[in-house]
Amino acid sequence: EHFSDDGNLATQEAAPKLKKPPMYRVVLLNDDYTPMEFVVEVLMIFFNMTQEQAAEIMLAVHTQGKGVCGVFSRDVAETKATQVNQYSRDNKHPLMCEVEAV
Ligand code: TYC
Repeated sequence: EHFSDDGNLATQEAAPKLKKPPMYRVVLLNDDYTPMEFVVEVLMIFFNMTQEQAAEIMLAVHTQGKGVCGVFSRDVAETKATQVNQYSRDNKHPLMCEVEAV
């Protein structure tokens, strides 16, 4: 380019289209056995929620079957879900965390 770019897209070449990274929901599934207080602990540890926020999400999952813990890039979402599932297995609870595309 011989001319400096004044940033005006009407007089310059097409805007480079920078794709926003796809986002992924981390969802928690209800089950009949995992103690409510363990689910609250998980939400506080892995999703940086306060006890009040965690209790609200836990109850939503308990009554509606599933609930969103957060929305993240693919790497972060997969890492969090894997960590939650490993922590649940370590503590002998069947709690399940999954990742789904937004
Ligand atoms: N349903 C469980 C109980 O009654 C509590 C629970 C909530 C389990 C949320 C999992 O993702 C979950 N103890």
